[in-house]
Amino acid sequence: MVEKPDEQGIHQWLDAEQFPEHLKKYWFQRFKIWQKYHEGIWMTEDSWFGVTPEPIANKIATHIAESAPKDKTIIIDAFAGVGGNAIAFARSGRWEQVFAVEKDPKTMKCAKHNAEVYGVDKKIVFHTGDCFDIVKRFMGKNNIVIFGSPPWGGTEYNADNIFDLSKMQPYSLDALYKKFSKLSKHIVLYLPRNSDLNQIARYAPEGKKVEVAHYCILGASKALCVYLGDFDFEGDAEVDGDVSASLEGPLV
Ligand code: MGP
Repeated sequence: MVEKPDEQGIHQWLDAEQFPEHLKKYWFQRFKIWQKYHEGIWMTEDSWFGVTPEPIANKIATHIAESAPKDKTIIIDAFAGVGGNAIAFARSGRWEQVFAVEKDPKTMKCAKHNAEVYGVDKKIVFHTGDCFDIVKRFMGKNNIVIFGSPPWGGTEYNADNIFDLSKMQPYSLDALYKKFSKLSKHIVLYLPRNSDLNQIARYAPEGKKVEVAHYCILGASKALCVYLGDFDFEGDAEVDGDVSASLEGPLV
């Protein structure tokens, strides 16, 4: 797809010279982030560091598809960004409905376009607005899984050895949990690889465990996912291609 973006702030960077210098490391990762990058992916500057690389997005989509209770038929991607995760959920074919929520209109335009590149734009319901409002809209339904890949407060998340999730900006882990758990107890959060596991363990329901999976590329963890709720993982470690996931638990 060669359609060009016609709005300031939305880009289809096709050569290194036009690419912003301060984001250069992502230029070299572009085909790892989007396997169809050359088919005309649209990006905003900020989305480069927040987007989930495609092999990881696919792996997370597979994990959620396989482990979520079968009666959960709707998945909400609460911070959809330019669409990486929502596209993977739609491609998995597991869900009756995939909702992608993004509050920045330009970022949302990228998500819609990128879903078209991957041929799944008709399989996703896009909602431009605040994810906590959409949570209110679905209140009362009990067939929902919420996935959230929130902002971590910038690229400095790994300045400390252990990332304090109570200081995550603009929403702390606790703020996200409080809002999302009103709608569903099945919540998956994509968080910094150096997140404080003790803070995460506090969200395990009494007598149950919380699963944490590291997602790696070429052996290096890029991020982890916390699975809160009745997700059923059979194995406790697996490796698939260059993405590996080890499931740790119980933590409490
Ligand atoms: P990174 O730390 O920018 O890259 O992000 P890299 O190459 O691992 O770092 P380096 O230490 O090797 O230089 C790693 C991954 O974390 C990205 O691919 C994103 O998926 C994810 N990520 C990074 N940030 C800053 C965010 C964020 O704010 N929100 C979310 N949801 N994901 C992020």
